[in-house]
Amino acid sequence: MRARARLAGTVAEVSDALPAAPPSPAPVLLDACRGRPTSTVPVWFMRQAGRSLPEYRELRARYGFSEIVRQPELAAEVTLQPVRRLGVDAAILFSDIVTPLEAVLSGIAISPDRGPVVDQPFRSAADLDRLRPLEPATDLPYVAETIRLVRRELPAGVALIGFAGAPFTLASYLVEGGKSNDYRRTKALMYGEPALWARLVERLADITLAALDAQVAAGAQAVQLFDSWAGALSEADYRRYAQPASARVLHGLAGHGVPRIHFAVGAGHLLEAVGEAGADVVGVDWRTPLDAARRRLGALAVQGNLDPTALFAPPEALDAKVREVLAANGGRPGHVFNLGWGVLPDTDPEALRRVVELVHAEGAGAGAGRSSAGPAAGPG
Ligand code: 1CP
Repeated sequence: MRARARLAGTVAEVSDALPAAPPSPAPVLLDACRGRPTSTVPVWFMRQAGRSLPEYRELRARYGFSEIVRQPELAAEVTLQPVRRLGVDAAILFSDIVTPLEAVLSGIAISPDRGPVVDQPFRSAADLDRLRPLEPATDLPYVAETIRLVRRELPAGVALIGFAGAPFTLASYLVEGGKSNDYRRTKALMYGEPALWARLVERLADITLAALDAQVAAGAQAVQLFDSWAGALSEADYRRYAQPASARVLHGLAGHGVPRIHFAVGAGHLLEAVGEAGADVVGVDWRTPLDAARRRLGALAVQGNLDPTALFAPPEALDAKVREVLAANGGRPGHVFNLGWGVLPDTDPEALRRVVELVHAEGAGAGAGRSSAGPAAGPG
């Protein structure tokens, strides 16, 4: 299998030896994350696994969510399902943002509809003691094993993305006890006890960093930090209460040389601040057009940003929305096509497949930045 032969050579090894012409092309997604010109625009979808695919539902009827995550053969299978069916340029590890927390803390459950639910929410300094450091080798051995299994099966051109939750978003689940509409308890803690808040998010940053370090060591080729609920903060509050802990994670990963994608929903007002936390790629939701995002983000690559509801529109209308996104980027290098948030549960997989085909076809036509003066190392 061609894929297997290429697994041994990491991108870093290859480009160290031959910076001008790597013999075995890196997955196109990694080049796009690095702002290099690519032969077409790479595309994957946040929450592409486990949401809309019938093959996932079939498996899920027989196994619980956490059961799948903890059995590497099953987790690897679910990770690979969207690659097979949709032809995307990346797989995303099948896991959840609270998986590392579940390993160090009892009383967390993941409900299919509500998401993570915490029995005893965090409210005081005493609760911090419940959050011990993560030791991935013993706490999350199944995650590393899943990654190794996936890398063995993944075609050479398809990248594996690892992920974790950002400290603010994780803290919001711990403090609220679940998902919240207004984050009132989280913000009350933040504003009322800033020193305790700082210790909480610092501890969460260390857990997240340890989890991501282990994912990269096992073979994840890029990582995404999901700060899903950071959009609830003003820019000043984000910079003060959330960004430092996310920066601790992102800067901590710098030595690995893997692209770091950083994403928050409803966070157009935070775009610069999210980028400044130390990302290589900023995920942009559908409310901010990519041309505006790129003006504000300077040299950073962008990921996004088709409105997930566009997948429910008739095919021609969907095509037009996809073309709008491509046109807003204007063929510049450093664009990873994605949705502006996760795939909605009832999305027709056929619509997702259609988007992949169209992005690949039109992205190649647009040149994906080939006319621009990017670094020469990209395979083109
Ligand atoms: O592509 C994938 O779906 C890969 C695996 C994955 C990822 C990347 C899951 C599996 N969860 C996540 C990330 C995640 N989980 C985020 C960040 C992304 C986002 O904002 O959507 C958040 C906030 C969560 C928390 C969570 N877990 C929720 C609430 C948010 C939401 O999605 O509505 C829920 C419902 C879960 C449970 C969950 N996680 C994953 C799945 C497949 C499920 C459903 C559980 C099931 O099948 O029973």
